[in-house]
Amino acid sequence: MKFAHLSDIHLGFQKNEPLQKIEQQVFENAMEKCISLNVDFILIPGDMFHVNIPEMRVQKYAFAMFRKIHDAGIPVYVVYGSHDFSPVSNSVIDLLVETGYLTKVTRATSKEDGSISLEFIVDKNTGAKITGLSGLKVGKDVEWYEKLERTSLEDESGFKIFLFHGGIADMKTDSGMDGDQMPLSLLPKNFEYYAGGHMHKFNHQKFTDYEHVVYPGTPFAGYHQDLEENAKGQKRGLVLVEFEDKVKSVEFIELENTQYEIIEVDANNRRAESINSELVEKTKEIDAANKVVIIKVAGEMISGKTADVDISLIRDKLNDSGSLVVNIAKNQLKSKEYSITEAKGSNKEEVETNVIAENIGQLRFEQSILNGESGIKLAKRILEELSQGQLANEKKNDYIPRVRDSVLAILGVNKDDS
Ligand SMILES: [Mn+2]
Repeated sequence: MKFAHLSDIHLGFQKNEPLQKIEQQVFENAMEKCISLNVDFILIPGDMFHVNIPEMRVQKYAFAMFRKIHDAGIPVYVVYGSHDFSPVSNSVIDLLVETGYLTKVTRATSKEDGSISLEFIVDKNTGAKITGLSGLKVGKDVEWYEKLERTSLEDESGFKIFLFHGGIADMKTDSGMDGDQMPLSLLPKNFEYYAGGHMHKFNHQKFTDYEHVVYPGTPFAGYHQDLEENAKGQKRGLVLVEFEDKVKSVEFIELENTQYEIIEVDANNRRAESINSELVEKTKEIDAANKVVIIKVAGEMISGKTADVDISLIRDKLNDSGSLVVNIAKNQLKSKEYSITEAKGSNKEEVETNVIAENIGQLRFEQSILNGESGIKLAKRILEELSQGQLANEKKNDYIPRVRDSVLAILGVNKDDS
């Protein structure tokens, strides 16, 4: 008997078309792989979708694929992840559960004494007993796990699987997202397999009383950093588990997503011109055709504006050479000249004035009204205008143009010229 374990698919994360196509393709390949491997069931412990209600395009292919899995007679067991969950509204997962394509495994009952008891779902074909808890918002996880009635879970006989979504402090990872982790000891003991979600890299470890704790990682990407790691060779895929009354094997099965090139430039103690010319040089060295190109400029420039690092110079060239998409990471780029060491002032108004004054002193505009005292006044008036809230009963479609027009008026720009 065997099952597949996937997580953190983050359907709907990608914002531009070529990456959306890859995201869909990877998901479909993963599901087809489950069919061709002839698995008895599939586990997905969370972050199946990037948001609780993704756009229709995403829902459409997700439903089509889960119908195919359903028609192939393969049950899919899920819990919510942090991204699937919304306290104020439903999730598309609820619809997939209603149609019978997915089965939620959390069958929890709150007892009078405040404890929470969990029921097992028994998989019809294999007899495996499955339960688990969804990922909740920061801090809430621990509360739930502490209330869990553990004895009945731990004493239950048979082949037991526990689904969970969250980081485990005892697991060694190298994924920078080590916040909000809980100790392994919070999970009930004596399950044959702990199917984890939340960590984006494959990880399989064994502990006393916790035989197999496994994260398959994302099959493609759910954070921008994942794409960068893909470009640096991070393998992605799903986990295949063979079992009888115990786990016989846990195997990571790689699924290819796409080809990458990465251009990295260290901006520390450099000026924009030298960074720009390195970007142009490095662009010449790569073959961008049909690849996702990731450009990463990080560090603290010695002078100038970060905006002077001009990716458009090479973006056109990369597009001409057939790159699927150019993904730019400039969020770690800073400039010494523009870093504000400390916001001085005794109140909000003073702090704003000082911050604007400090920055404006480093700029020279052709339009004299933007420089010096008049520039400070102008900036403050615009800031004030922009901080206006939406009026009661005002629609967003009216609010945005209203604020925009009044800002343009302050700048003395005729909106018909813009
Ligand atoms: Mn995730």
